Amino acid sequence: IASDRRQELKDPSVHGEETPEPDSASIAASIQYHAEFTPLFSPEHFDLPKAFVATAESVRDSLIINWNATYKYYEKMNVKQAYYLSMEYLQGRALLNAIGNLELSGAYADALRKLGHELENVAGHEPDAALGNGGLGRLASCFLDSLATLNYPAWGEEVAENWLEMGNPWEIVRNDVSYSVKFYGEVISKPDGSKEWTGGENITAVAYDVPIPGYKTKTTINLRLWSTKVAPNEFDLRAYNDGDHAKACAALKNAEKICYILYPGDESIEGKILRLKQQYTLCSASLQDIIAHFEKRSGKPVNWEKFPEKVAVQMNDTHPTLCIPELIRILIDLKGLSWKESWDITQRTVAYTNHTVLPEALEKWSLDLLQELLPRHVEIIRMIDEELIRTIIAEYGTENLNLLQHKLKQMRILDNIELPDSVLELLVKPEESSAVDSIEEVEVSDEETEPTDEEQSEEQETKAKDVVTFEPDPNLPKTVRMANLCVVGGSAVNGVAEIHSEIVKNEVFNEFYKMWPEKFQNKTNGVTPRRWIRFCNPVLSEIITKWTGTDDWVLNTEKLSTLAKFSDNEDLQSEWREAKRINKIKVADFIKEKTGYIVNPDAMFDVQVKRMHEYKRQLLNIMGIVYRYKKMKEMSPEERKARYVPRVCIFGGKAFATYVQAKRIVKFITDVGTTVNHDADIGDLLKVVFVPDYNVSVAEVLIPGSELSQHISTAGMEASGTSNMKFAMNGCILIGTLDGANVEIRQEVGEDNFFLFGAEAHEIAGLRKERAEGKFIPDPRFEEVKAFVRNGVFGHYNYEELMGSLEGNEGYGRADYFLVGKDFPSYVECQEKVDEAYKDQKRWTKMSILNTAGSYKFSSDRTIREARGANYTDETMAAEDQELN
Ligand code: HBZ
Repeated sequence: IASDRRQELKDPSVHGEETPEPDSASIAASIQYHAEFTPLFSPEHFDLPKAFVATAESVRDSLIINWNATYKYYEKMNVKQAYYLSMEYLQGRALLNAIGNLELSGAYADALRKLGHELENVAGHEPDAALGNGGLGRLASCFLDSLATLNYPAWGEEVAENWLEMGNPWEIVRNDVSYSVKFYGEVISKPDGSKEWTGGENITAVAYDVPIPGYKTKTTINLRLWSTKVAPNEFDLRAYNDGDHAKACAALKNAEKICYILYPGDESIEGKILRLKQQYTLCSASLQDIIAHFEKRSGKPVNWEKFPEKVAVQMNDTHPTLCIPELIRILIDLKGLSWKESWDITQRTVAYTNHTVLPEALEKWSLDLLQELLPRHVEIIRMIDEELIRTIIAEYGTENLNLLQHKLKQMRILDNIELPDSVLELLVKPEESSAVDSIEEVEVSDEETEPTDEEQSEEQETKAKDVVTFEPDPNLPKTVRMANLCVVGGSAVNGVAEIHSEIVKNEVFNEFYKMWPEKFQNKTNGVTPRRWIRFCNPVLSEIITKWTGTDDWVLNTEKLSTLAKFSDNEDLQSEWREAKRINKIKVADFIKEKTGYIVNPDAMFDVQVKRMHEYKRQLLNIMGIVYRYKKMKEMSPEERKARYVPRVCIFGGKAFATYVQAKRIVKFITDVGTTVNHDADIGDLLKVVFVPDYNVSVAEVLIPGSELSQHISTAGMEASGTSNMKFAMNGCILIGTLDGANVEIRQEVGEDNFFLFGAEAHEIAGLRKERAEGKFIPDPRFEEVKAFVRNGVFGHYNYEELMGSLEGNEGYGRADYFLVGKDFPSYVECQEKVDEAYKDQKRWTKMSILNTAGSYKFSSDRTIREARGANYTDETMAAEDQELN
């Protein structure tokens, strides 16, 4: 939608909904009305939980007006619509965000005060909407905020999790919007050559809509959650009447359990099936919905060619990959399009964002499982795979079978699965026998040039490999590689930070990149400056507005850069320090409430909050802390005081349910805390705190009150990181490796204002090899720390598994795969520089100001602006204009 038209939407008169701005009196009346008519609570008391629900419902009324107007307008303009398909949205709390975006915070605070409550306390009663795990889910939520703020016609879709005990005042159940979703069954070929997927198990997906307001605009977009319930005809009435109630209710439970838990543990086959059902429910319900909407808008006869001009589907990682075969299935089986037409439309509609390079995190599904659950989709995936094989053959020919074998191994969607017969025929040269077997015996011709000695010995070793075979290995599983399907089925593939996008092109999907370089893009992540500065850090926001002269920075973060020229100004510096202190006191209060530990707000607050994962190296952080503690113990009190600045080391984050090693690390951190925090020699010089139940709301408290934050992943492994951006925005200085978005943050805030350490991404493979060959000699300081831990200083728990995993001891883990030992010395030395810098508060404050000033690039508004689809060119826009005129 053209930017001038997006602008129009800000003006309520455009859609004829000129409602007066509510004042505190009308707001109070509306809250009272909802308090009276919400049947959830007893009528006697207007207590905090009730005040929250009533307030939220009153805000929702305003949102619904804008939300209806927004879609009426989009409908009228017949705009191209973007759908962000994501299994996760980590929304956090909505109340303060909504009234902040509506610019009604003051009016609501006044209204509630009249009713006897403080807005902050009421808002504190909202549970977090935590429909996600980590960065990927939170990114989706930041994007919704930016899409609404920038007035883009967008729509988010996901499978709901039943996370609320008391109903959710933000969602609107849409019983009129529901679709049937099928599993299992069989595919029947009909006489006319078409296919029908019949039988199986049916469930119903029902839409729950959550309005998402933009900032300082009337635009309010939609997050559509899908809930599951039993399909009308599946309830077994006969069994019920026969008294077999368990059997009768089985279908009911089966349908509803899809939404019980967002991320079922998927070690068991049941867990895997449930996860796949969730993914398919999202894809099927969303695609049916998108197509119904398109058909309604396009009139009869439907011009399917136009579909990619009106619809863009963005897949948040591979979790919604099934939307590719699902779109094709609907177009072929239900709308009567040809394979060619359907494949072409799908490729032009769908695009894929990759969030990880860890091979174990690239989703693969067992072919057998998919075949059982979604037989028609497997047929379609086979067709896509065949199409891809033909493209590869067209590109590389059949002359060099060794090369072809390599390409197919890397790129095929189906892994370890026989080639289709029609393709095998292409590989047999006419002069050879027609027996397919012969292909297996083809010896690859020698290189044209004479091989060197080294090459010759390598050749000897790989002699066996020279026998080209396209037969599957019976000992290996047959799988479907979802990421490959995304790359093939989508019009674009993007990474989430510059370094990550380079790794995507040059390593993870290198073969695809060589074939289709134009598909690959970078879209560096961003975070919404509304939630992540303006609303979570009001004291700092006020200072920024004062010194930049306007509050325009909330929409145009480039304005933050004007702070740089005042970074030495003493007035700004003292206001800046005061704001940080206020936020640190809030953190200290929070720590006391949640853990009982009392921490000194004048100490440096050093924070690492993120998912618990070995590659993020919380273990490096805590080993560094243990080293610091040991050194402190060895010193005299005077020496200790002179050498170190007091620190509070704060951790937070969740581990996946079955990730044992991550949980060991949590236990280790809390055990270190127990010892250190009670050590009278140490006092305020060092405290170690693990904050429980980390979530969006906890982050909103911790980030404004942090001074140093840790982003210390093994280089090349963190795709981007997004909390690094939030910390920098809030004037927190980063210690980190050259990884993910750290690289770009350091570039923007300046090398002097970032604590860099550690090996670089291009060195990692070599370093791992060195370790494996036993050539790595660990730093004595690292050895010292491990021995100290093993001595039982932190209790009786056996840390052998943890310490062993950092050594060349395969039995206990991965022989320090994440290179904690390698980076330890440079990390410890870098932390010493941090202490030195902190002692000079003027210097530190300047660094802090320059971090906020340099963070302007990391607004999710920038990411969204960059993401205008390749199909949506200026020409498309001009055509749209013409159609309108
Ligand atoms: O996505 C994260 C990356 O680790 C982080 O570097 C990046 O900044 C962020 C946004 O692009 N990835 C995740 O959060 N991934 C998941 O949460 C996840 C969820 C389910 C999976 C696999 C990964 O099956």
